[in-house]
Amino acid sequence: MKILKKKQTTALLCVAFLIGLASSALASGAHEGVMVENCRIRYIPAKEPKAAGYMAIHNHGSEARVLVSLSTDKAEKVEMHETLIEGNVAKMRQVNELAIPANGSLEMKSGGFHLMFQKISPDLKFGDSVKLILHFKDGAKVEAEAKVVSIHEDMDMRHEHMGH
Ligand SMILES: [Cu+2]
Repeated sequence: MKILKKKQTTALLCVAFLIGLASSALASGAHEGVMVENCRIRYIPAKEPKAAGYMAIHNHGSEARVLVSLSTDKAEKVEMHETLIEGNVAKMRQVNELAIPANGSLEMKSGGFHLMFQKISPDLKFGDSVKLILHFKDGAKVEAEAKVVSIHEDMDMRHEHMGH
């Protein structure tokens, strides 16, 4: 397989994820070559009914793919945000499109591109899985499972992720 030549660990994780997703991804007509990894919602048990989300999207295809929206039945809406530093102040800006380059990937993370779940379901608990649908500009839909994590768990996951 071509992808195994690249970053082997990443490729293996993607393959493992794809196997898990196979039935639903095929059913939703997912385009080949887009894989979602390390998808999580950072839940803050507070009064604010919003939460940040992160994932890595790998595009193993030969054309760039453009993410235009996400949906879930566990939040009123899912916005795509970018964090910008202006002076000493971090500001967030909503973006309408996120491009994943051909044979490349987009890593969402704190301080960069991220998701913002608005009016997220108050029933969610740590460890829950939330089904997300990624909508691409070409009409393709890709399903992903986002895990609800605490900030501390998210930090641990990021360390593991950076390790490979
Ligand atoms: Cu934001």
